[in-house]
Amino acid sequence: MTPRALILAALAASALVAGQASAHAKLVASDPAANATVAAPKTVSLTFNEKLAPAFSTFEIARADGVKIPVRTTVSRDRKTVSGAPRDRLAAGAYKVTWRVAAADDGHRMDGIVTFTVK
Ligand SMILES: [Cu+2]
Repeated sequence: MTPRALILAALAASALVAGQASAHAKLVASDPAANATVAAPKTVSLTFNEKLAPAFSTFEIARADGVKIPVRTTVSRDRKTVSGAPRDRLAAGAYKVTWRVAAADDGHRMDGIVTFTVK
């Protein structure tokens, strides 16, 4: 191989490895479920398809009017679930859970929103 061919081969190989390693943490389940109408939940939890970096993985809960509900989140021992108990009982109404997580494997950060309604 010429030096140029070697470089191209090395680039192709590293791209392949990067492709296999790149896995973004995807939300696979939540409790309450997205768009569900439920009795006031004691805890809210979000489960992802891969391990998270706990220091960068959390969520906030806000009412429809934007007022935040205090919640302290923790990451499960298997590092795939973030959960937290709202400090106060959630009153009837719509809520928005805004999550931000980082994948443990590659550090990629993802975010999203889950909404639910308390009846
Ligand atoms: Cu990734």
